[in-house]
Amino acid sequence: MRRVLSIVFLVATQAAAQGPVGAPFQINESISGSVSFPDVASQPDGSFVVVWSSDQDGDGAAVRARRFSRNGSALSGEFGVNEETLGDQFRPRVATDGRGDFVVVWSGQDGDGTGVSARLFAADGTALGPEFQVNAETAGSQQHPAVSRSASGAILVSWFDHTSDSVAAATFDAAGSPMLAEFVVSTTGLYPGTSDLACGIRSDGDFVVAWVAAHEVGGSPTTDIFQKRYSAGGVPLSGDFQLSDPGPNGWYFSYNPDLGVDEHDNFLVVWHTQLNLAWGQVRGRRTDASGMTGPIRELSDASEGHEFSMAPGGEFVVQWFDYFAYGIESSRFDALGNEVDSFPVPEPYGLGAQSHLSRDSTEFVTAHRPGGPEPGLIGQRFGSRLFADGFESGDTAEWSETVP
Ligand SMILES: [Ca+2]
Ligand SMILES: [Ca+2]
Repeated sequence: MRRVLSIVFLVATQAAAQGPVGAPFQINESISGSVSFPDVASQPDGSFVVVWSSDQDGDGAAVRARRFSRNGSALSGEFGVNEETLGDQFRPRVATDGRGDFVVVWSGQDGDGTGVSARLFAADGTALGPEFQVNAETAGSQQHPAVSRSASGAILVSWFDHTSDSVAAATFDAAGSPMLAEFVVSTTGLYPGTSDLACGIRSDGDFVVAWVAAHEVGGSPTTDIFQKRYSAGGVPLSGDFQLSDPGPNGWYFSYNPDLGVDEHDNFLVVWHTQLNLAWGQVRGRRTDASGMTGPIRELSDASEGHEFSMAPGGEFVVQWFDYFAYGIESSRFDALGNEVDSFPVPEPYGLGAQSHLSRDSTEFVTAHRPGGPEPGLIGQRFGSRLFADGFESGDTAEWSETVP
């Protein structure tokens, strides 16, 4: 009996230990040229797709993708996403629906400066038709798209139009047919070079766009995070709503918004607020399904930069560079923003892109560029370091596909 109790205690102790799971794995197959802008989206069965840009289509940058199982083994080779190869196709973003079908958006070419393109893929990576142009207004520069997809497949794309200094958006159905034609979300405080925005679409089709804008507080210029909500039909449900705290006389600068929508139609915007010349905090603010926005939550102490991802249940993971620990910290939070656990991310895993692998939010994967001269993307899973298989075999490198 004592032996049984000690085993139970061992399980409870080790189950709480979070850290790297399994070995790092190579994401890209082509290793010539630079690799940048990775993004990751998980599929319902725990597999995931990684997108990035690299010089692989013979003319500047190209958008590439590859699928992996939840244990990090490749389910496909690296494949090309863009069909138009002229010039640069870069900064891709990917989003999945409830079947695992995914959409990739990127900054590409529309005949007059940059434009925003998209292409749909089935869950197994089969292209569902040709790429299509997202932006209708093509004059000058449209770029830096964000994308979100509902469980039923509806697609929201938002981007910056740097010619008119506005945030634009459009929606598409699961087949990629236009629903809401391009419209202007905001022109408040947009300035040349603005590049931070995020968007989210709910199961009922209502959606939200969040962006960084410059304005003056107390006579001093600063930047803050704004959000605007819409019904599925495109009717505004709010004005330009300021989420971040500008601090005394605009002393705080906020930027780099991320956004997650859970299966209950709540959404959370997470961003970085610079508090002084050295460091800041990761902060977040949740809006519930009825449209009520809660208070600002401080998610990190002294930090710089962040990555964020949310599971369907609303739990989320944030990573940041911690100034006091002088390394990357990773924290998991419940749906209400309470920290569940936290661990230091060992070298060499820097900030990159991350996505939950499991619907119970216990594991996630990162894609990052290692330091040094080696080009490429390295993936690493993180989560509990005790597994169903590991308990029986003592091999914590094993992962159960059937009993996670
Ligand atoms: Ca190209
Ligand atoms: Ca253009």
